[in-house]
Amino acid sequence: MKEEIKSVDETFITKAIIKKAADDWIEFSECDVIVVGAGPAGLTASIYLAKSGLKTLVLERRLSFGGGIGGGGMSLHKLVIESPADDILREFGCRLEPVDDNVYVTDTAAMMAKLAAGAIDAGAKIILGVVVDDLIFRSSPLKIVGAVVQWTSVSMSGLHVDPLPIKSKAVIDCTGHDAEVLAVASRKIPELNIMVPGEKSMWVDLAEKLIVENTGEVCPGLYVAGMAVAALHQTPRMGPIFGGMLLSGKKVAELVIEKIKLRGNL
Ligand code: 48H
Repeated sequence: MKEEIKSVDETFITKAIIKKAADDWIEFSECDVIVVGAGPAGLTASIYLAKSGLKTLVLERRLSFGGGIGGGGMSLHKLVIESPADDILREFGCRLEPVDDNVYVTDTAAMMAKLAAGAIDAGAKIILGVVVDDLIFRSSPLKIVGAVVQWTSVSMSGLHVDPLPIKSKAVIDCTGHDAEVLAVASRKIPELNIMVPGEKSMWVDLAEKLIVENTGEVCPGLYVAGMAVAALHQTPRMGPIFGGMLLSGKKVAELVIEKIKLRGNL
């Protein structure tokens, strides 16, 4: 005999959702790291940040994670990964198919799912459907101390609704091609002298090398990883090869961990 489906009152559902969501927002209104964007760089960074014990909040505009992973190469459901980034995907159980020496192909859906599960299992909190549209800053010394968040639906509606601030020891721009957080910093905190000229045309090997090399701190409290690095440093794009994104995410996590954990605060 089958078990009867449990009866749940309508308002019980409402109360449970509001209460538990509010608990999360209160808990994460002060955190160690805010990762903006749940693409390959943001998810990889949040895996290692959360694994190290840092209170990590990932804020993603869409109602899904993965960023540009899902689009594969021209909407074909495969991506190319070159070594040594294959080790990162293996660590989180993502299947890889070798296609050349140290070059692999993976399914986009598998890569999205495994990276996101890795971040969640490590303890990162991923909140979907929210957009970071500003930063919190302090002067003397000049530093970033948090981010300002709005619902994606509100930002798309064109209504004027004031956003909410969240404080953190570090904010990482993992917003991809448009480097949205850095663009805000450039426009609204001119004393930071940040320029976001945008990426260059394609040159795969150079692009991958420079993305990883230029990943890091932009100013105290503000970091950049992934494709946003190319927008900031005007370096080439690489197309659908994702090793650089993963290595950049891992590198920024290591830098932030070192800064926050080993040297105290920022
Ligand atoms: C909240 C935001 C905001 C915001 C954007 O585009 P992504 O996948 O970025 P990366 O850097 O992790 O990976 C880039 C890669 O996907 C790619 O495009 C490559 C390798 N291209 C090469 C080429 O030649 O074209 O993910 C960024 C995520 C997305 O999910 C956005 O929705 C999200 O960030 N996002 N979330 N607040 N202001 N802006």
